[in-house]
Amino acid sequence: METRISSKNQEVTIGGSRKTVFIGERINPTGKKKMASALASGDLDYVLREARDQVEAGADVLDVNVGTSGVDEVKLLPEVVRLVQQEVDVPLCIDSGNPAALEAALKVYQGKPLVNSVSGEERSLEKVLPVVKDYGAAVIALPLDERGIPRDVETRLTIADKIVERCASLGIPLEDVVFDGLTLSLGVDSRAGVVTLETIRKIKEKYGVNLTLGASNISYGLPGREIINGVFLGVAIAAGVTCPIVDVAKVCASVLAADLILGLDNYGLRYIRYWRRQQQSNAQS
Ligand code: THG
Repeated sequence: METRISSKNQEVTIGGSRKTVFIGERINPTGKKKMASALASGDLDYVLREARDQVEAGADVLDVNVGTSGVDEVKLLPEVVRLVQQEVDVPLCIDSGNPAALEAALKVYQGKPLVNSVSGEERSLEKVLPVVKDYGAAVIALPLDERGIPRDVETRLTIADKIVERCASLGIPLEDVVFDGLTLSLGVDSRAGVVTLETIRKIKEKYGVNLTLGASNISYGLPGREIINGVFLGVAIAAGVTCPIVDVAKVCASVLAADLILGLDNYGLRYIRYWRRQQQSNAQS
């Protein structure tokens, strides 16, 4: 199944045995003091530099999340979306738990974005899906509900069924629904990895949809985070993830290697181009 999203001038197609699409995670104040204070003080130059750097590093799509204390998301999210769209020509993934902020951002967005996200919570289904439909956006669906993130695969699938039904009843096409495998930390639960991988396989098998993942959560609280994140992404891509949300510069090599191994990178062109560029920039420094 193919999901098409767009910016002003560019379309990005996710899925259909294409190379993994990178969604850059760095415009997000969570765990990043500098980004949080830049957003709270309105220093948007810092945010735009982060946008350029991620696209330079290979991001195909940028996640934009401005939620932090002291910020009015309904005002700031559309402002940042507008400025980021002026700065870089990649589609955006508009990330907020506030439906009014999502709608305000969709109003100014040029093209077809991803909305991040809807969940199985009644409040979210009621508020987010009509807006997604009205603006013709694609949406990331989280298989969690009022009870939180299920620890087991079965409950996640039951919630996924409910979200798919609700999208269908509103006329949102299945190809515009991108599921999230939802990752808990291995530091808390050593089965977190297998539960996520099984969720991904089952949702893909049943619906054939595209899947995303915020992969860095898996290693929270553990040493050697980069190696865990890189290997997890490889196995998650093998299981069906097509557009992970990642720190592109950090995980790029692992993802390109996974695509090469899985036959998604014809003649290894992207893999080889990456290493040639690394060599060139090493030679210059
Ligand atoms: N699914 C969906 N959307 C998501 C997530 C998800 N959006 C937010 C998040 N998870 C993905 N984005 C981030 C953004 C920042 C960080 C992690 C995930 C982050 N990472 C370092 C840490 O974990 O300590 C901070 C260190 C740094 O790089 O500066 O802050 O799962 N649909």
